[in-house]
Amino acid sequence: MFKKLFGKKKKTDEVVEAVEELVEEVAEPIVEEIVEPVVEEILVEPEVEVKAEAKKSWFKRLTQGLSKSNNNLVSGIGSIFTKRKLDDETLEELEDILIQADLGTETAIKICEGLAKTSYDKEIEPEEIRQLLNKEITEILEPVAKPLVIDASIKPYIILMTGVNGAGKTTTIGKMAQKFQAEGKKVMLAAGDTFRAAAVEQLAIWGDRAGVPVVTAPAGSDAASLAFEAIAKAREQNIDILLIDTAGRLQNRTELMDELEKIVRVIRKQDATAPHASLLVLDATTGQNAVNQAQIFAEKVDITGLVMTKLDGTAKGGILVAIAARFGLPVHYIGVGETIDDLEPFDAAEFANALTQINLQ
Ligand SMILES: Nc1nc2c(ncn2[C@@H]2O[C@H](COP(=O)(O)OP(=O)(O)O)[C@@H](O)[C@H]2O)c(=O)[nH]1
Ligand SMILES: [Mg+2]
Repeated sequence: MFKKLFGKKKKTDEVVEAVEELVEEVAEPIVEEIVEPVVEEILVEPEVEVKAEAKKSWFKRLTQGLSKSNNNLVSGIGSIFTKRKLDDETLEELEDILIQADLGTETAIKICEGLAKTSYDKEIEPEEIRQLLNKEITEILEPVAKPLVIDASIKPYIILMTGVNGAGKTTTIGKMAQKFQAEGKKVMLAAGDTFRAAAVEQLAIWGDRAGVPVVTAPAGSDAASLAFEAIAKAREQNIDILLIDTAGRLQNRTELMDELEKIVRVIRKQDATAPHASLLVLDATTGQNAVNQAQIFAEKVDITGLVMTKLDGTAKGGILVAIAARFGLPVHYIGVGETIDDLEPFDAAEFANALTQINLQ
């Protein structure tokens, strides 16, 4: 009876094929133009700002960002289930809407299957579907919503940041540095994207903003050597957390992966247990590409967790659900803007609420 529903599983194979195409199809390095060496006047809102206000503002940005998905999901569900029964036809329409909202084929099928089990042949309200969807999404996201825990007994705690150009690595490093610094940790950054001078300069600016030291080398230097040196410096300066930036040229996948593997090999000469965390930064606006990137990086690097950026400006936030369902990697943070405070710990229920427009403040 649900042949049509399950006939779509092949889509996952297409994803694997799309991985190959990625080699050509790359996020262009958007970073060159943004380096403005005047940083003094950046933000610094009065710190008295009530926490609830801050929370509301990022949640609002997340919700607004996802609003196009919301429109797909919420109005789409509304239009299907007005005075109609849950049958093969409506199930298939629902499945299409879930796939369009980037939740992933597996997730879409799972949700429809669940619904069919409990409510097949019954009239069902859009609101009810939305609640069920919210519950399913929360259940998928909850196991991966894990904070990044820094083991204070390891010094320096070394975090390797990976991801393709433009994903938001450097920006996220700046934001994380600020967070750790605010928690009283001594932080250092290593400008391991030695490929372009602008990338080194960009990290230096983020270091200034966060008020943390940055270890740099001239453009064209060996990234692994720089990382090695940075660890030595971090030890000398009694640093708690060292964040290492990396290059993300996907134009040549083999080269990129070789370079990452070399960095890991070389930093292990300093500390055999390093890196203590290897985070993959993914840009939500790239949708399906983010799934492909997760696949490529997870194959080559021991990715311990994810950060998903640009959720403030995308209709494709549902991709986080697809990635969670597919890889089960911990999601530590989400990026909801370009400034230093726009990084939030990932919360499954809040994300599901924003996506399905339920319980919005
Ligand atoms: N709107 C938005 N923009 C972001 C976010 N994170 C990063 N960006 C922007 O994405 C672009 C690329 O970021 P960058 O950190 O240079 O990426 P990298 O190449 O991976 O280091 C920059 O213009 C950032 O300002 C985010 O959470 N929201
Ligand atoms: Mg960068």
